[in-house]
Parts: sequence; structure tokens; C-alpha cells
Amino acid sequence: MATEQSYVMIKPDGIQRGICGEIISRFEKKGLKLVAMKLMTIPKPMAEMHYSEHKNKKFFSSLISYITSGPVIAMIWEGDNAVQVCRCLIGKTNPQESEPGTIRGDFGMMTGVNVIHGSDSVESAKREISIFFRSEEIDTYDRSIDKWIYE
Ligand code: D4T
Repeated sequence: MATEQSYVMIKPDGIQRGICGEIISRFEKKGLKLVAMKLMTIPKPMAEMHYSEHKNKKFFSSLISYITSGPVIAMIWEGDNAVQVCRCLIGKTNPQESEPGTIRGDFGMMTGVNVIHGSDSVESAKREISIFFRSEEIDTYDRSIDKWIYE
């Protein structure tokens, strides 16, 4: 097993549309373990740090305005191969190209309003987690149900 942590964030449109419970339940039902979660409005410098790889793209300023436009739910989900598993649940960047059954495929219409973020690699996850969480905000606990999820 390769236990990983992924940074997952329900974006402001997910909060405004009242679909957070349904989104979070998909990660729970999959078998991933929630180890950190908070509601927060992202300060602009933090948003710019999170999306720094896109700073020269033409959509950067609209991306920063959107992600700071209201509260987000920041989460860390843990499990075997968690980064890729979370990306599978989330779907493609463009919701119109995302498969039905994925979060973006079921809930989104536009790339610039695409409901949720998930880390794209283990390295990105580590970087993003360090931006959004202090180490004492990340929990460690056992789940007795894990023996029914992992072989
Ligand atoms: P995030 O990082 O939000 O999970 O999205 P992805 O990992 O799926 O996609 P990304 O890094 O390529 O894009 C980051 C973020 O920018 C928005 N975006 C992207 C946009 O508004 N216009 C665009 O043309 C692209 C490519 C959407 C997600």
C-alpha cells in the first residue's frame, strides 16, 4: 500500500450551491479517510501562492477573483494512492468533458467555475497542504472499518 494525502478543496461555487454534503459523502463512501477540514475565505496572497504555476496564464486574475470570492472548504483526504483516487472522483478540468459520475461531470458546466480542486501529484499535495494547514490541524486516527476497505 502507498498511503498518500491529497489536498481537496470545494470551491466557492460548491458552497454557494449547497452541494458540499453530497460532494464530501462521495469521498467518504469511496473509503478515503478525512484527516483535516476547515471552512475559510482564502486571502489573495494565499490564493496566488496556491495557483503560482498559473501566474503567467491569461485566466490567472479571474481564477484568483473566483477562488477568493467566498468561502471554500479545505480538506485533506488520506488513503492508498489517494492523489489519483481523488482526481478520479473529481473528473477532468473542463466539466463538459468530465465523465458522468465524477463530481465535475455531475455538477459543473464551466472550467472557470469547476466546483472542486484536487492535487495533481504527491509533490503538489505536500506543497498545497503546507499552504492551507498547520501540522497540528492534521489528525491521525485509526478506523476499524479499514479492514473492510483494504485487502
Ligand atoms: P484545479 O487545480 O483547480 O484542481 O484544476 P485542475 O488541476 O483540474 O486544472 P489546472 O491546474 O489546469 O487549472 C487550475 C484552475 O484554473 C482554472 N482554469 C484552467 C481556467 O479558469 N481556465 C483555463 O483555461 C484552465 C486550463 C480551472 C482550474
